[in-house]
Amino acid sequence: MSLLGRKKADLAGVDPARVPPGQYVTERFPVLHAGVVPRVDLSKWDFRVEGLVATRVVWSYEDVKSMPMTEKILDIHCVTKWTKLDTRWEGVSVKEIMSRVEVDPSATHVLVQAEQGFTANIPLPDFTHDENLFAYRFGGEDLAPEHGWPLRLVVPHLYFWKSVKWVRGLRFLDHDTPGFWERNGYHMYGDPFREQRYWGD
Ligand SMILES: Nc1nc2c(c(=O)[nH]1)N[C@H]1C(S)=C(S)[C@@H](COP(=O)(O)O)O[C@H]1N2
Ligand SMILES: [Mo]
Repeated sequence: MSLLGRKKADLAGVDPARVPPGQYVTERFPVLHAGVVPRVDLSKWDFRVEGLVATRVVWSYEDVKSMPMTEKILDIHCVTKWTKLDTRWEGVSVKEIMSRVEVDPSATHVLVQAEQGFTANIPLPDFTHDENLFAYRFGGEDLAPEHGWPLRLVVPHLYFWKSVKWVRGLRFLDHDTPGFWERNGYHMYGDPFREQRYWGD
């Protein structure tokens, strides 16, 4: 499986080193999530930053859209074994968001929070990678509702379940704690190149 995936990628002229072990490359964009696609009312939408921060922050959707926009071309890797190369996202970089938040030095992790109580845990140094962004556009168009509109996080160096759709906020913590999929058997960290899919991997 992993060899085939990498071999096919190689034949297609893609550097096989970009395809993590056990993954195959797809052109499609599968939709995966727990529950149903939430109906989001932008007039009631907010983005809250809480936990270990000097001041809690509440942004409206307009506030987020008024922040400088960035574009990133990224490879994404889903734990269900598909990899999609060169995906194009537009939105606000995590660096930009972090420049507007005063996080306490004791913070080590962030619990990303979404509609319907969905969460994902990410260590702070991973959350602040340069390529990470909160995206509202994909492939030159507004993000589709099933892919996380109005806002989703993209953290490409970890399995895609960490890339929280319908994101609504951040909680900074001084310890790690499992999010939704992590409580349900997925790995606490989730590095695709080390095949950290499930507990014990
Ligand atoms: N809010 C929310 N975000 C989520 C999930 C979810 O269940 N709820 N599932 C994750 C998983 S397991 C994957 S693989 C990706 C899938 O994103 P896609 O549907 O855009 O491909 O979203 C992630 N983000
Ligand atoms: Mo996933």
